Amino acid sequence: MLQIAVCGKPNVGKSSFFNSATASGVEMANYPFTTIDANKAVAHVIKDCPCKELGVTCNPHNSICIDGKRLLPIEMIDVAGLVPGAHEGKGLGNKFLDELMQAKVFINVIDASGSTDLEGNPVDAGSHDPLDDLEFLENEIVMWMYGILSKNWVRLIRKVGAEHLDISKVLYDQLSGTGIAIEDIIEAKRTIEPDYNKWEEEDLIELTRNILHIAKPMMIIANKADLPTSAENIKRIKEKYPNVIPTICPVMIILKS
Ligand SMILES: Nc1nc2c(ncn2[C@@H]2O[C@H](COP(=O)(O)OP(=O)(O)OP(=O)(O)O)[C@@H](O)[C@H]2O)c(=O)[nH]1
Ligand SMILES: [Mg+2]
Repeated sequence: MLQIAVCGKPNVGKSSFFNSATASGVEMANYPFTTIDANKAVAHVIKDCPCKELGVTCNPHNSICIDGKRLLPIEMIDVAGLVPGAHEGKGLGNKFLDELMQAKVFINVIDASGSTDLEGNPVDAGSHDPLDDLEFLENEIVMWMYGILSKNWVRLIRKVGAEHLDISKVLYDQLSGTGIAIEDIIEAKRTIEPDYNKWEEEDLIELTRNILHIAKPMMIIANKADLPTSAENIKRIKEKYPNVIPTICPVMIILKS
């Protein structure tokens, strides 16, 4: 099943979004690192089903069709919050980045109200700029992937030269386990220096960033849109990221008898 990961810094409402999208009841609270182990559940993407246009009755095996609307199942993963320096082990570190990379698409949740700092601690609403959260998250994932890609680099490049190996295949093998296709690596290489012998650290980081952009599309969710400080922030975020989607996650009330 296609996987979508809900990611972002701590305390932005990732689990709240996950609960709303999957009708689950995982823990949510106003402090960082409420979620430690990843939560997984099924959500549905609703699309028009071709059965109406074709005038046939459908009997889908892997999804549900209700009155011409097809409910396509996807697996949603809610992971722990990422903080600056996570690729070097800060916060809960990078152990769950492996898990995050299994997803084909990322939903990056940010706190539009600016009421949490970069580590997810509650601060006065409006005192933190949510735009900062967008840039750091991508950098953390890029630097973590770069660490994997550049492992034993000098020895590897010598081997590529000596054994006339295909550099794209070697990069693909280095990144095995991240769910990245070789085609994405070939495409990502197009805009950087063509001679791998001349690659410096910056070239490899740029290559990693290109791979991430191509292989793992990221959707931005501006959560806590109900708070008074959010409207102004969302306007600014939209100027830079026009596809941002404002959200309000209803708090689930569980009635106990
Ligand atoms: N006002 C408002 N509060 C929200 C919204 N979504 C979540 N919250 C609150 O934000 C706090 C954090 O929510 P969580 O869902 O636990 O956040 P998280 O990102 O999963 O946090 P970690 O697991 O600690 O990384 C909780 O107090 C939620 O009730 C929203 O849309 N509006
Ligand atoms: Mg959580």
